[in-house]
Amino acid sequence: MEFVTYEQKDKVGIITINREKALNALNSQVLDELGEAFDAVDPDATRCLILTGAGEKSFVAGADIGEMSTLSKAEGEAFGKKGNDLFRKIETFPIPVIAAVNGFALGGGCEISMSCDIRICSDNAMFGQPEVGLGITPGFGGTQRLARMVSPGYAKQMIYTARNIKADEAYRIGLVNAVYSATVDEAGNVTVSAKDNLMAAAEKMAAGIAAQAPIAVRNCKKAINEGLEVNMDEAVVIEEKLFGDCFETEDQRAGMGNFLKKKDDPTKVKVVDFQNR
Ligand code: DAK
Repeated sequence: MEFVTYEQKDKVGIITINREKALNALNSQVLDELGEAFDAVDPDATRCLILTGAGEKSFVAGADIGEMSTLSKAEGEAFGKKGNDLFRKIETFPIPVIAAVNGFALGGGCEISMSCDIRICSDNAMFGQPEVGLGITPGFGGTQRLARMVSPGYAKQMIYTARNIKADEAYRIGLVNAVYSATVDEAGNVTVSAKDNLMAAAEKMAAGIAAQAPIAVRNCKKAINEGLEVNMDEAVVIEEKLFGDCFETEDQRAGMGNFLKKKDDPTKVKVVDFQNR
């Protein structure tokens, strides 16, 4: 693939959008390659994914404006469908996806981060939906996901004004869970870049997720996503089914058995090697 790389670190997969010259903007080829990268993930061997952008400056600076500028209505619709299909694939992917946002996350960049389960960012991150300034509406789910994720009033403010917000504001409104800065020594020299600290934190979080019982984690993702779409009466039924689904699995027996063993003898092994069965 030309614009997407995949790296496997134990049970964690890292997908990097690698089109740095165009600030990792999403053209049709990037969207196709991302789809292929997700399709190629082995969800049994891999228990958490990280999605990031190459370089320090930009996660994704949006959909490719050059490519979009010449689209006919039919082509625009096809381009939108390609993006929406990919973003739904990420959102409903069986294992969790963490967006590690380094720099610009604008338009389609903000939208692809919102299709991930969790967002963390470096302190140079900038989020925004600048589409109305380009004469279009957000087209990869921005009007829908942002309004569900932060307050509808804040989403409307960001979308109607096309104003970008910095990392601290994104943190304050709940769009990101954490912000990472560079490590600086006493003389003021940067010893670890913000991007490296961000990636280390993303990998640590992903490894923490990967160490949990995988069937339970998958069912939690499904329960949260599907439950948010329906009323509470239906939501608790979804939860009940997915809860019940964990029983009689080897992982449930191993997890509960480990707890009971630990109670009897605190020196017993505390880390369970969950087998995804
Ligand atoms: N598309 C294409 N190229 C881009 C790009 C983008 N979104 N963003 C940056 N680039 C390219 C620049 O053209 C430049 O290329 P060269 O000139 O060097 O060849 C290179 O990246 C470096 O950019 P700059 O020179 O501009 O770098 P600066 O640091 O000065 O500025 C910036 C960084 C991020 C502030 C600036 O590049 C910028 O404003 N970029 C555009 C950001 C933006 O407006 N993004 C939102 C795009 S709209 C829909 C589906 C999807 C969408 C809409 C509808 N339907 C289904 C209806 C999605 C829309 C969008 O995402």
